[in-house]
Amino acid sequence: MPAASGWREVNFDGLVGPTHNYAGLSAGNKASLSNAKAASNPRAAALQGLAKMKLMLSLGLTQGLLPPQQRPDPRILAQLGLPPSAGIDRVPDDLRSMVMSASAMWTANAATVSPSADTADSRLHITPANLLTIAHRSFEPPQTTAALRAIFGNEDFFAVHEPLPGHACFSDEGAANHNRVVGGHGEPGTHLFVFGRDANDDIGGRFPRRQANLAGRTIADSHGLAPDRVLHLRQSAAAIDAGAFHNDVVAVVNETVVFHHEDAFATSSEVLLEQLRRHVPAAQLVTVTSEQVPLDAAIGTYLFNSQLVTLPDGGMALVAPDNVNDHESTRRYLDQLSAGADHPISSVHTMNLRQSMRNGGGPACLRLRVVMNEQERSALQGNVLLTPALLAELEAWVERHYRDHLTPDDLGDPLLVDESNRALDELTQLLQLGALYPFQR
Ligand code: SUG
Repeated sequence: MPAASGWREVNFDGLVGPTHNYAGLSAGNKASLSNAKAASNPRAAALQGLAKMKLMLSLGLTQGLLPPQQRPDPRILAQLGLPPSAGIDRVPDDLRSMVMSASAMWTANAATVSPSADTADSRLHITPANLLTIAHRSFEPPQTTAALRAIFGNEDFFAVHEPLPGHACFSDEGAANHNRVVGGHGEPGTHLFVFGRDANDDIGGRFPRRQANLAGRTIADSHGLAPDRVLHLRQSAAAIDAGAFHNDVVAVVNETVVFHHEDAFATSSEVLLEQLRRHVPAAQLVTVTSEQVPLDAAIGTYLFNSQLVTLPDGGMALVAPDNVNDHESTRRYLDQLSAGADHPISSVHTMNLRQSMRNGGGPACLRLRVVMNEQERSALQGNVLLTPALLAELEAWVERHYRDHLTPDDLGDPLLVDESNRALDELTQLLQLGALYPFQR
C-alpha cells in the first residue's frame, strides 16, 4: 500500500436538531441549570451552528457534519413503557423533556476517535460514548452508533466499536475528555485521556464526575494504541466542582499546543509537559493562570471550549464563543494572546453560538475531531463533507422546517414530532444516508 498522505483534521459538527430546547437536565452544567425552562429558538441555533461550519470552510479547513437524532426515539419510549401510540402529549413532563432533547448536537460527546496513524491495525477506530451519567444523554448511543456506522461503514479503513458496557465504572463522555498531542496531524500521537473518577471514587463531589478512568483505559486498549503513547490524567476536582463537567471546558489541544487553565488537571504543568515531550519534543503548554483569568470566568465564558485549528499556512486559529467578550479578564487575555510570539496561535475568531451556549455547549462541544488521510476521506459514505452548495441547501432546509420559538410546553405538541420527522426524512436525502432513522425502517 502506498504511504498515506493528505492528512487533515476533519471536524464533524452536530447539526442542531429541530427540538433544541432548555430543560435544565444536566447536573453540574451551570448554563443548563440557569436557563432551565426558557424559550429556545431551534432555527437560530441551527443557523448559528451552520455559520460556525461556514467559518471553518472559509479558513480553508475540511468540515463534516453528523445528523441530529429522531426525537423521541421509539425504542427509548418502549423501554420506558410508553408505546408510540400513547403520543408525546401523554408522556409525563419530566420524561418528555428527556426524550425530546436535541443534545446529540454536542458531538464532542458522540465518540472517542483514534486516527489510523496511531492504531495497531492502521485503521481509524471509533467508540461511541455511552453517556450514562446524565439520563437524557444516555438515550443517544444507539442512534449515534447507527449514524457513525452509516458514515464510517467501510471496514477496510474504519472500525466503529460498540459503546462501553452500561455500568458506572465505564462511564464515558467521548472526545470531550480526550486529546491527542502530536507533531503534525498524520504523525503518531500521544493520547491524553482525562477522567474525573477512579474505580473506587464516589460518582459525585459537588457535581457528578462523568468520566471514569476505566473507560479511557478500555478504549485505549481496544483501539490498539501503544501503551507508552497513552496518558491517563485526572481532572482537577476544583474544575469539576466549579462547573467544568467535561475537560473540554477548561482545556483544548491542537497538534503540539495544549491551551489550558492552570486548574484543569490534577497533574502539575511541569509533570505533564515532561511526559508529553517524551514522544512529542515540540509539545508546549499555553497555561492561563487564575490571576489572568479566574476559573469562574473561564467556565462562564467558555474560553477554553474554543476550537484550536491548524490553518493551511501552518499558523493556528482559535475559534471562541463571543461570550468571551462578556468578561473583562477573558477579553483582555485574548487581546494580548494574538500579539504574543511564543506560541503558534496567530488569530482569534469569535462566533455567536448563544443558543447552544445556554445549554453549556460551546464551539468545541459542537464538533468531533477526526484526523484522516486522503484515502480515508474518500472512503466515507454519505454526503457529509460540507461544500458551499450543501451549506446553502442546509440553511434553506432549516429555514423551511425549524420553529423559531419553543417552550417546555411545546415539547408536548404532537405536531412538533411530525414536523421533526419530516425534516429528518428530507435530511437523509440531502446527506445521502439511506434509511437512518427508526421511523424510516
Ligand atoms: O451534556 N447540555 C450538555 C452540554 C454538552 C457540552 N459538551 C461538551 N462540553 N463537550 C451536557 O450537559 C443540556 C440540556 C438541557 O438542559 O436541556 C445539555 O444536555
